[in-house]
Amino acid sequence: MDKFNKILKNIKEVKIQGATAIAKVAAEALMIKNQPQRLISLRPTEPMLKNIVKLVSKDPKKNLPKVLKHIEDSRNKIIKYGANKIKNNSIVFTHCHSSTVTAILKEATKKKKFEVYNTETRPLFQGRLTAKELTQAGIKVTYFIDSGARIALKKSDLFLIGADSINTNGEVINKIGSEMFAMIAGQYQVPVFVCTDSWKIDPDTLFGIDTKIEKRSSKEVWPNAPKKVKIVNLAFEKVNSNLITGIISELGILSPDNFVTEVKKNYPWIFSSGKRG
Ligand code: RUB
Repeated sequence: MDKFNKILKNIKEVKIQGATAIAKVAAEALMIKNQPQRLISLRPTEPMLKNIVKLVSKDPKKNLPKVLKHIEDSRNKIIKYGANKIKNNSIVFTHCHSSTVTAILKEATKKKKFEVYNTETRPLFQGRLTAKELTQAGIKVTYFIDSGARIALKKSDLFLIGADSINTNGEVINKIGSEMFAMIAGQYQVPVFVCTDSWKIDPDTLFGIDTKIEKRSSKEVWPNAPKKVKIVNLAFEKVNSNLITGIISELGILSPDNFVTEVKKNYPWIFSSGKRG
């Protein structure tokens, strides 16, 4: 298998996971073969991949360095703003594996003492990546099965999640379970912050086209299930904007509505590539 096809396979099989990593690797892959459509179709709920691939494919040599610089500069700002939200001696809850969230936590641990409660994230167990990465960084982690999330949230002070996609009405799409946990967080007055690069906005949603929620193989859930059992394996779900306290991005910490306004103002090119018709 050539290098380009290996990258496609690794993205499709979630060996490379998380919206930012996928977008970055896809942008770099365009330097090997400029075939944007093949990359865009791999993970349908990933507009950062779509936005960046569209931009880089126009002129890979010129645009790739610009994109990589944006990702790095944004990340540096987000970790600073996010770390400020973490209080000493607090408990931070997180779900799945978001490189943005783990980067914030690793930054915060330089100055503050806190603990992390995280979910295992069935069926692909991305929570194990989070738990490993954070313990290696010296952070105390307590790992819960997904259905233990209410108990974990009840004791938490802050809920940080990543994002795969943001709609222009301020809804966020992230790993399945995210809205359920945000609702529980709301019940216990635990603030919910979405930590994300603003280039995850989906411009097509401005023109009435909903972001597709990726359905994955039932084999990930139950490999040898009885044939008559129907298995639903949705990889992501929408989080209603009224459950979100704020979105932490390179543009600052903003309400979902203000976030969308700022993204439109700062990056009009994203919307000019949206599907209008
Ligand atoms: C990962 C996931 C992450 C976001 C954000 O899902 O839902 O929260 O992608 O990640 P999957 P990041 O494992 O199915 O890709 O902050 O790294 O962009």
